[in-house]
Amino acid sequence: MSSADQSLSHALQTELPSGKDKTFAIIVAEWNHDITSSLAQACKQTLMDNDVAENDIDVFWIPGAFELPSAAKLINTKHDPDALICIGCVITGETKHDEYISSAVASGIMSLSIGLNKPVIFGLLTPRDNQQAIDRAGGKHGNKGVEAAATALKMLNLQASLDGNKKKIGF
Ligand code: DLZ
Repeated sequence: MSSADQSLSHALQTELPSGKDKTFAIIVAEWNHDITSSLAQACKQTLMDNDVAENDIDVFWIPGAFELPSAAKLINTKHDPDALICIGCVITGETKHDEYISSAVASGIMSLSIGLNKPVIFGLLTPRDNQQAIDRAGGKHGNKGVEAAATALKMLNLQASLDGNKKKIGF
C-alpha cells in the first residue's frame, strides 16, 4: 500500500495501550502554527483518550523545528517525562532550508531517543506545500498528531513489557 493510501486508521487499527500514570512532554514548533497546533491538540487528545491525565501532559512551544532536539533534551533534563513527542512542520520552499532543517531534526531526535533510552517521537511533517500539510493535520490523511501519540504509547508499552520480562543473570 502506498503511503498516500494509508489513513489515520492505519495507526489505530488495534487498541492502543493505556498511558495511565505515564508523563508526557509535547514539544511544538511555532512555525506553521495552524498546522502544528492542530497536530499538538490531536496528540494531546489521543493521550487523554488512552487514560493519560491532563496534568501528566506538558505542552511546550518553541520557535522552530530546528530547535526540537535541543528543546527536547533540555525539557528532559528539567522534567524527566516518560516520553517526549516532538511536533513541527517544515514546508518545502524556494531554497534548501527544508532539507537542512528536516534532516537535522530527524538525526537529532534519533540520537536523543537512543541516548535517553526512552521514546522521543518524530512528529515532524515535511510536506511539499500547505495543502499537503492540511491533509495531514486533520484533513484527508488524518492527523499525524494522533499517530505521534499512538507511537509514544506503543513504545512505552514495549518498554514495560521488556521490563517485566527481564532475565535473571547468575545463579
Ligand atoms: C527558518 C525556517 C524556515 C525557513 N522554515 C521553517 C519551517 O518551515 N518550519 C519550521 O518549523 N521552522 C522553519 N524555520 C525556522 C527554523 O526551524 C529555526 O527556528 C531557525 O532557523 C532558528 O534556528
